[in-house]
Amino acid sequence: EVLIDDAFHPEIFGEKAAEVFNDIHSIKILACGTSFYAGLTAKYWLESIAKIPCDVEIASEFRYRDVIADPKQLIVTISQSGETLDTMEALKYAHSLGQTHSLSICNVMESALPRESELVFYTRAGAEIGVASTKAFTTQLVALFGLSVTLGILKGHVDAAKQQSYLEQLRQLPGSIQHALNLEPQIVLWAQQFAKKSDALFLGRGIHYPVALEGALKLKEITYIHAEAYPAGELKHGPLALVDENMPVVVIAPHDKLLDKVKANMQEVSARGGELFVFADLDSNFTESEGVHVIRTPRHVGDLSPILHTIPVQLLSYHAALARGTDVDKPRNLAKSVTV
Ligand code: F1P
Repeated sequence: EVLIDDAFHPEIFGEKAAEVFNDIHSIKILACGTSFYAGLTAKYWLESIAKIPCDVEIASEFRYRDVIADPKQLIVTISQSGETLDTMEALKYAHSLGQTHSLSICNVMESALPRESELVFYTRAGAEIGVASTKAFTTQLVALFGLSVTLGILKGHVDAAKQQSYLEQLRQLPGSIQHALNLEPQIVLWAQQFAKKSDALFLGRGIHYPVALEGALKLKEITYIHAEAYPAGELKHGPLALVDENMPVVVIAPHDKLLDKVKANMQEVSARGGELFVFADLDSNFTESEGVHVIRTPRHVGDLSPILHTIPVQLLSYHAALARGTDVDKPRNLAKSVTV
């Protein structure tokens, strides 16, 4: 409660935050893996709430480009471990080009990235037990939502009434997440079917596309099932060729402004015999039918919907991994901090 009341004060990002935020006109987010998907989600919030142009780039590629430096751009790095070498090198590269304004959003206190950054926000999710980042992701999203509203207030795009409504959304989030966690028994039944598959497709649109990416990555990381995520509108540009009765298609379909388009994309899948596993909310208005399975979270929660929908998607991978007998905490070939 205390944290939520302070959620939109610049100081929570560091003593100098107000000064830095007033000096910037755009944002570049650099991160890897799940943290990169948090950045992709944040782009929607930063542009719609704070009206600040935002670019999101995979950190491991950034330093190999001739970047045109912009000192009025805030570099935001996101990392669970705070030690990911590619993200660290990307930040150092930005600094070497004269981009001095930087904020790191990290889970591990006093790690390398915060030490290199001008501003720091610790997500304080507690230690991630497993290699795959899970709770760090949802807390990164909360931090990035807070950043978007804070910047929106400073830049004059969020008035007192809007600020209250964003605060209210945050206050309701823990209750909504508990509802999502309560869906576990239904998710276990889906997971048992996924455990027998060798491939899966994840679809989402708009702000829920990064949730689809996170779902596919988690499935790959802890079950070794091959999974791909696409913005649902991209299906017809290639991935539709993969769809048949053996390909489970997970759709993230809450009641957002793109829902009608998502429903049209789902029909394209059904028409090719694909089996749909839909994560929706009560307001999305789906009914189960032959080849269409639906799990519903409660009412649509607005801007924070990606945070809520991450929970069932991560649980699906977790239970599929348990059913396959893979090690959910220590997946093969992966390291907790990628420092090479
Ligand atoms: C980035 C990351 C994680 C992923 C895995 C490997 O780590 O790609 O998202 O789940 O653990 O590393 P970080 O920079 O967020 O610590």
